[in-house]
Amino acid sequence: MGMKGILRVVPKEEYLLPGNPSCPGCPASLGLRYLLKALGGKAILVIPASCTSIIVGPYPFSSLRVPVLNIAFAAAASTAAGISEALKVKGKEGIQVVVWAGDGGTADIGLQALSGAAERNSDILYVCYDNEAYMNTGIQRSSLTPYGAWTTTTPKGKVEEKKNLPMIVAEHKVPYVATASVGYPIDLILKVRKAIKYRGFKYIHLHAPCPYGWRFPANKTVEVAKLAVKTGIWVLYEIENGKFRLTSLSSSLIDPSKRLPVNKYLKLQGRFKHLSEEDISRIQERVNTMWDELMRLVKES
Ligand SMILES: Cc1ncc(C[n+]2csc(CCOP(=O)(O)OP(=O)(O)O)c2C)c(N)n1
Ligand SMILES: [Mg+2]
Repeated sequence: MGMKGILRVVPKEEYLLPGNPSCPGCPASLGLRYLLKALGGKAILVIPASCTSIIVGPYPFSSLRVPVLNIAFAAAASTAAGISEALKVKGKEGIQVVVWAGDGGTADIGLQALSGAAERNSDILYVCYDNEAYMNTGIQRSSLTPYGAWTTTTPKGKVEEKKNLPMIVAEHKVPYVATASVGYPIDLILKVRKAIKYRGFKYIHLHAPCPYGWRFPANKTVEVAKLAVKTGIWVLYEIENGKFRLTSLSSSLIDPSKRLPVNKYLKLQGRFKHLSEEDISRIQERVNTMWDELMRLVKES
């Protein structure tokens, strides 16, 4: 389906209501909007502690037009798996149970429940919106914060690398794993729609540049998100039943000369402003090596 075709089938309805307390330029609210449009609002959301818990608001209020369960940090995937089973017992079809969780909730404290649900192939869609830190509590580093990034707990820049979570989830041999970006809504919507055709565990890892935590102006969320993809730092792909495929713009970046230098992405963000030339070359080298490894996957599949 072409771009126009997709736009025709994306509901005009909004499922995330205006007047919610998200920050200007918030990537989580962008992603949530697209996700719920892709699902046509036929979803139950399970949300662990995160910025999104605040965006949704305190009971009895909610900025979402779908049922939401705010849940303890470590329990999102197991709770969603339970809801999905309960719906089956009640014979209710056509409602997608979705975990919508941050990088901290996914890659750190919720990883055990995520791994358990993935290994059991629970019938849920798990979406991690990755703003690369614990934003809601004041920009602390997570295992998905990238090398070199300033956070309040890495004042000189993080020394460890970003955990490769989508590949870790893929190793559970679940039917569908994809990466996406808030800068490419059509790609995201297509992936959500494809994911929910599968029974079993589906995982989408959504890159979500955060103006507040990454220190860039609030009107640059989409620009920063697109630059992550165009520099090749964030790669768009999907793994369907074990078969790896580069998607959308990333497939045209196989030729290294098509990729923009990583500095184009880094220099827009205050969280990287302390980086030396050496740090930047190191990040560039890591990206080049990652693409060499990806090429091996492309050839194998
Ligand atoms: C067990 C537990 N520990 C700590 C907290 C405090 N807490 C609430 S939200 C949050 C940050 C979540 O980070 P992330 O999952 O990346 O979501 P984001 O805030 O970035 O949207 C933390 C540490 C909590 N609610 N529960
Ligand atoms: Mg986060």
